[in-house]
Amino acid sequence: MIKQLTGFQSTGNLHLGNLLGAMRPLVEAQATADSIAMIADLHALTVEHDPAAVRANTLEVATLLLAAGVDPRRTALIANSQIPEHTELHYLLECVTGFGEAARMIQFKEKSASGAVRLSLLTYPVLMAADILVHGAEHVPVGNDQGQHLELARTIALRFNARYGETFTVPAGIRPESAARVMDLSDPTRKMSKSAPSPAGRIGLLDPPDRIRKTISRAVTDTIGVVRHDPEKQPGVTNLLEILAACTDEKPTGLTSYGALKREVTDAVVALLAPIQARFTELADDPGFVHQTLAEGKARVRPAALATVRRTRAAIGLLD
Ligand code: AQP
Repeated sequence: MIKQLTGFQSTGNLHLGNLLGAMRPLVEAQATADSIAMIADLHALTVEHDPAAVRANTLEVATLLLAAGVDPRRTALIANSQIPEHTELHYLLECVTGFGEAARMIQFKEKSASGAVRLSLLTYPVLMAADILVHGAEHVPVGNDQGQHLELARTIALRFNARYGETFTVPAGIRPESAARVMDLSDPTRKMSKSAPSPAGRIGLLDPPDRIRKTISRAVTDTIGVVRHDPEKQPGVTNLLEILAACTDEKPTGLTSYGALKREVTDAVVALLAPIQARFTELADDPGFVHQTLAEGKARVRPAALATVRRTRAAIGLLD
């Protein structure tokens, strides 16, 4: 079985894009891949944060993944902070990474443009490499904006193997076939994002139906007035059509007005999210189960992670 690792940042505000672009493909892949779902809670520390919010967000993301269908019997659900081999390997990989390589990362450049920058923001792509390499992941589903970081992980693995001997599996970035790219509803030229300053373009996975209705009714369209799939001329309408197709698994037909399209999209999104929200509420009542699932995920992946670190230490010249 192919070993696959899918990562989720632990910032709150998980949205419809995360569900259709990453969570659903992960749930579908459970039957055929040896899957790890990793919450990257260490990444939340690279910027100013409230400790209580970091803890709450990690639990929320874990709970949402389970509510969306991640099956702990098939997929190891883990948080990177709970497995010390991630941070140990991070340091060892920093020792084979150039300062310039890290400083060139587009996300670092964007996020460091304003304010005080923490060193961890610079080195976080190396931690991401450790997150992947420590488990020997062969496939890593990534969106476009993580492509450069995945490339760095591959570069580091290849360099290490060439210099110190075969140590790491070199991961491949994949785009799951079923993944949809969901655009921002208020600016359909940008992807729907957790960190967009305004929530107007985002449908949160825990948004109540009324809020979803309001957000979709205000979605930007155009003045053309014809419901047509045309990403260039009608990006807003196209985004709504794609959301509808992804939610219903059918090609939308027979829609003659933007009002009708928005009503259909609303119904489809509400129907898709209702069972996830219901399951979330049940699970949120039992945080012990979520903690237990994370502990089991850790126990399952740890022997392989320990073996990777042991191999790496020996290859790079450290004593036992
Ligand atoms: N709009 C999207 N459409 C489809 N897939 C998406 N993903 C994110 N946005 C969309 C996918 O969700 C997974 C988890 O993403 P992440 O937690 O690593 O965050 P991200 O990729 O940086 O995107 P976000 O969630 O919008 O956060 P910000 O605002 O920080 O950029 C990934 O597989 C991602 O491709």
